[in-house]
Amino acid sequence: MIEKILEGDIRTVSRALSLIEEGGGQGTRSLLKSLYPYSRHSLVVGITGGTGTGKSTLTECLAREFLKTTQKVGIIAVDPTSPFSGGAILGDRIRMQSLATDPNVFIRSMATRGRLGGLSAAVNDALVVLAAAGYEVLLVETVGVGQDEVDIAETADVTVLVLVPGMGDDVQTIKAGIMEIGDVFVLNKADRDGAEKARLELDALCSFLVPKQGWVPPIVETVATEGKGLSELVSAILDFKSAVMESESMLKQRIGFCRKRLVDLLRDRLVDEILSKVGDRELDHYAERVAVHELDPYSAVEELVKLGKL
Ligand SMILES: Nc1nc2c(ncn2[C@@H]2O[C@H](COP(=O)(O)OP(=O)(O)OP(=O)(O)O)[C@@H](O)[C@H]2O)c(=O)[nH]1
Ligand SMILES: [Mg+2]
Repeated sequence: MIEKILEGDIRTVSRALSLIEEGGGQGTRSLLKSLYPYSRHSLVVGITGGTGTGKSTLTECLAREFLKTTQKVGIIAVDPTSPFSGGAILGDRIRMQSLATDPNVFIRSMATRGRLGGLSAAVNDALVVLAAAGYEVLLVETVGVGQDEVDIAETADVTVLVLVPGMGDDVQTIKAGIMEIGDVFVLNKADRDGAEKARLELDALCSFLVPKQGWVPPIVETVATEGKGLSELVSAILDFKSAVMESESMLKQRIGFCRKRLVDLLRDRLVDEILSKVGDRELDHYAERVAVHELDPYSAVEELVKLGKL
């Protein structure tokens, strides 16, 4: 599998992503270990924002725009709400038909399927596989609502936050502190009424943001359905890359992120190990005892840890 992935074999890449989604275990882990050194050079762009803001349409155009200067572009659409993957539900949501037959584009939707470590861990691993397979630009579409999106924004080198005119939703997005994750703002559906007003509001909001390493997020107006504003968007992304990504403070941020990731993986690994040794029945037994106040949860955990180490 390693060789095939490094050669860019699409079917093997696809199989690896399925293994990752299912949690994979030891086999998947060793595959990822081997691929990691080859996965350094891709640019990961996160595209997030409220539902229906045009993220998929924009992602499609963005892929096309990047293909003018890069060989291969990978796209991952993340659906934190759906337990299905690659099925009809996601198929409907990702309207990227014009790319479906392009051999230089790999499109995949991902869901968790209850995997330990959650969606962001699976996306992280998927990005390693795609980067090793030679996809130089990786676009990750997420719906900006919860922790998963914030985690994925941390994974991305550049995060594009998509907003649209006249959506009450934007106010909520802004309230939730989501604005902070945007490195580049897109005001999509700029063809709509109220675009000018939204632009002014956004300008005002941006003036309150604390610049990240001297970077003030630019606002790019787009009409994704007409492919307008896309070259400006690519320029903004590349500007961020050269101004901020390659700076020393970005490395520090990256180290901080990797540290967090290691702690997450460690936690998953230990929980996994302990639970596999303890077994379901024993766990139920402890839960019962805690439920009837025969045992407190802290002592129960201490005993479970002991059992898990046996
Ligand atoms: N007028 C206008 N409509 C747009 C524009 N961009 C996207 N749309 C439309 O907005 C609708 C939603 O677009 P999607 O690309 O599916 O939006 P999304 O953010 O990916 O949606 P979810 O993944 O379901 O959250 C579609 O009907 C698009 O055709 C635009 O720039 N102008
Ligand atoms: Mg979408």
